[in-house]
Amino acid sequence: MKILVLGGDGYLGWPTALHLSEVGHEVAVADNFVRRHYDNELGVESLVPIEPLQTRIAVWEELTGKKIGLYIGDLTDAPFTYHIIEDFAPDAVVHFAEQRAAPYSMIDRAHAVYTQQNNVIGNLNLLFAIAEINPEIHLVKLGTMGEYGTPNIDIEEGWLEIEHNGRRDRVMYPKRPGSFYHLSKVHDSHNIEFACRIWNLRATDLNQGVVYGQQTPEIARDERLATRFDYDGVFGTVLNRFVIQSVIGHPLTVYGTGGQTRGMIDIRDTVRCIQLACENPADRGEFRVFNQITEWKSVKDIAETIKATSPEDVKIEYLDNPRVELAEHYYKVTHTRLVELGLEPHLLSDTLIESLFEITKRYAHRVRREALLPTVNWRSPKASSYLGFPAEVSRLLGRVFRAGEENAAQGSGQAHEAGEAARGVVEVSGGAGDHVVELAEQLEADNAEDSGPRGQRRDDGVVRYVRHDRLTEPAGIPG
Ligand code: NAD
Ligand code: USQ
Repeated sequence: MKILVLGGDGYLGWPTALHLSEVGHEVAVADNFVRRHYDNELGVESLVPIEPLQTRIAVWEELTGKKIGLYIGDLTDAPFTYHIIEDFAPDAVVHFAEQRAAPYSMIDRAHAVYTQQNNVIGNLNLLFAIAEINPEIHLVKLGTMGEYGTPNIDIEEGWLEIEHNGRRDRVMYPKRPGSFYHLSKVHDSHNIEFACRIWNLRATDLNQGVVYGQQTPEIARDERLATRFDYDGVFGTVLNRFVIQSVIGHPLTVYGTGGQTRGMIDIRDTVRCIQLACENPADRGEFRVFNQITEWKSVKDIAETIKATSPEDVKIEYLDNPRVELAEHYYKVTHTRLVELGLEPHLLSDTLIESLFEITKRYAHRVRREALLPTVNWRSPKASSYLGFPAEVSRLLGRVFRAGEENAAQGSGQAHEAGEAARGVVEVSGGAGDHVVELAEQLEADNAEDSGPRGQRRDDGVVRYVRHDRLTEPAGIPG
C-alpha cells in the first residue's frame, strides 16, 4: 500500500513512517519543519537530540534498504498539498501535521489564531485535494480525546444514538473541548464528516489520548533514528514530563488536585493503531471514529506511579492549575474498535517506565529547568509574561515576531526592525534572548535568500514548496 504521512518529522509521524515502512508499505513523508521553529521560539529542544529529517531517512535506507520519500512544504499552501497527493498518488494519507500543544494555543490571540488557521486550513486543503484528485484515498486523521472533554455520561466512539421527544437519531457525539487547540480538532472532525457526506470520501478520525514513551522497535535500532521527546511546560505531555522531572530531582508538577482523568496510549500502540486503520480502510462515504486509547488514569495516579517506580526520592507538588478544567469528574470511554481490528495494548507497565528512565538519564544534562514550569494561563486572554520572560522582554519579543509578519507581508524590508528589537531583548534580559536573535537572523536570511522556483524536483530528489512567511510564523505577542 502507498501511504503518505503528513507531519513525518514530528514525535509520532516519524516513528509511524518507520513502522509502516518496516511492515512493507511504500511510504513518503511531508513536513514544513515548523515544530523545530516552535522550539526556537520557546528556547527549548527535544530532550533526546534529533537528526535532520533527511539524515534520518538516509539512515533508515542504510540500515534496511527501504526508501522513504520526502516532500518539504506547508499544508496551508494549497498548491503544495495538491502536488503531494498527485505526485505520490497514495492509497492512504495519515494526517499528523498540525500544531498540537494546548498551552501553545492558549498563549494569546496570535497563537490561538495561528493554531486554528494552521490546523483547519491545512486539513481543508487536504480534503479538497483528495476529493478533486482521487476520492478513493483513505484519510486517516489524528484527532484527540480532548474533543469530547469530560462529559458526565459514557464517551462513545464518535457517534451517539439519542432519543428526543419520542424520536431517535444518530448524531456526532457532543463536544466540549478545553483549549483553542482542541477546538481546532473539533472543527476538523466536522469538516471531514461533511466531506464524507457530500463527496463520498472515506475517513477515519482517530481520537487519540495522551501519548507516552519514546521508543518503538524501529527507533531503537540506531540513535540517529530517534524521535523527539518534549519536556517543557508548553509541548511536554504529562507522563513524559513526570519521568523527566523525577530523574532530575524536580518535584512532579501536578496541576490542581490531580483528579482530572485522561485517556493514555503507549507510542508503540500509536504506530500499530495507524497501521490497523490504514490496512482496514473505511468504506466510501463513511466517517469512522476510533477512540485511540488503551486505558485511562488520573494525573494524580500517573504521578504516584512514577513516584513508586523511580529509583530516586520523588516529591509531588500540587500547583494552582493554570488550565480551566474539571478537577473531579466522571470518565468512562468506549474503545473497542481498534482492539477488534487486532490491537494488543501495552498497558502502563513498570518495564516501559524503566526504559524511559534510562533514556531520560542519558540526556538529563540537556534539560533547561526554567522551561519545566507552566507559564500559560488559560484564564487570561493576554500573555502578561511570555514563557517566564519579564514583561519588558515580552514586549520586545512581540516586536521581533511582528517584524517577521511584516516581512512576510511585504516580501522584504523589515528585517532591520527585527534585528533592532532582538538586540533590545538581549540588553534587557542579559542574554536570555539569544535564541530570539537567532530567529531574527533567520528572518533576515530568509528574506535575502532566493528560494528558486517552487515545486520543482531538485538534484537531491526532494520537491520544496517553501514559503518563508509560514516558516517564520508563529508570530505576534502583544506588546
Ligand atoms: P508534533 O508537533 O511533534 O508533529 C507534528 C508535525 O507536523 C511537526 O513535525 C510539524 O512540523 C508538522 N506540521 C505542523 N503544521 C504543518 C503544516 N501546516 N504543514 C506541514 N507540516 C506541518 O506532534 P505529535 O505529538 O507528533 O502529534 C501528531 C498529531 O497527533 C497531532 O495532530 C496531534 O494533535 C495528534 N495527537 C498527539 C498526541 C500526543 O500526545 N503527542 C495525542 C493525541 C493526538
Ligand atoms: N498536567 C499536569 N501537570 C503537567 C502537565 C499536565 O497536571 O505537568 C495535566 C493537565 O492539566 C491535563 C493533563 O495533565 O489535565 C494532560 O495534559 P497534557 O499536557 O499531557 O496533554 P494535553 O494538553 O491534553 O495534550 C496532549 C497532546 C495533544 C493531544 C492530547 C490528547 O499535546 O496533542 O491532543 O494530549 S487528550 O488529552 O486526550 O486531549
